[in-house]
Amino acid sequence: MSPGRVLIVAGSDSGGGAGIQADIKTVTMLGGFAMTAITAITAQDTLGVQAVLTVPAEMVLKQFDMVVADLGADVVKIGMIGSADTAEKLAGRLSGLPVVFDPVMITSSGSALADAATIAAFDRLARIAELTTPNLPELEKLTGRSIGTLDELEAAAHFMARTTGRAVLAKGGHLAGDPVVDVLARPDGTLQRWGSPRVDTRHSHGTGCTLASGIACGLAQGMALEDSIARARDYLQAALRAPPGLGAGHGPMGHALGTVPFGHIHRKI
Ligand code: PXL
Repeated sequence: MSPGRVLIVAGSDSGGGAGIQADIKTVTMLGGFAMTAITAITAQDTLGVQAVLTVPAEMVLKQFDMVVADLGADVVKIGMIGSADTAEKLAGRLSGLPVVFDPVMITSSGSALADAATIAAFDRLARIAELTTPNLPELEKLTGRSIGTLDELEAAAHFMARTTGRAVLAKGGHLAGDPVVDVLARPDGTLQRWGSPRVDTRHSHGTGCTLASGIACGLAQGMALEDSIARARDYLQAALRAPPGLGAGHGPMGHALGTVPFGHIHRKI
């Protein structure tokens, strides 16, 4: 049986807290097998991004094609996509592969990771993906709505699920208050909510990457979408509570979890 092969299409974060590095750590910790097609290299630390080198679309696709042809992939996780060209060309390759799409636009330190043309191509990926996982500002941008309350977050998620015909997990971390609520909206109009205690920390770099990779890993291991979301949120909580305490800015989480146990490793067999 496959351990759950996750092909991660995303950018490198030299600081190790987000991007490809967070993705690999997450998939590995959850028992999956991580493979990568790197779309961009960022030079960054916990204070911000100083330079980005975009990998040409042909090279991204070459990585993607070789991995799929030989090792195979159960799920594709898409993070920072690098360019509109890569987004368009990748979209043409995804048929038959379940996709978890994290529509990355800016870092927690405020640096742009997608230009306007790239963001314009996100709609196509969201219509292909099994699940898209926008945070509040990303959902505002994708739907053209302004969101200030949980009701508005749910309405926008519902709207996006209807217009794309695919499931949307809207993340409520940018709203004020405790608990933090995430909402899964499906195109059939159903909504599911998860709440978890807000963790008061500056070490929250890479939360979006970690959640999306965790969900992708669960799906790759044969778990249902709801169970994959629940386990990934649980893992994220544990990682948020175990930061190594590095850097002067938005520091990394503790993907290796330190000594903090976490609960629900439920895997379908
Ligand atoms: O969290 C979004 C993200 C995605 N990809 C890369 C990043 C970040 C945030 O810093 O650096 C490469």
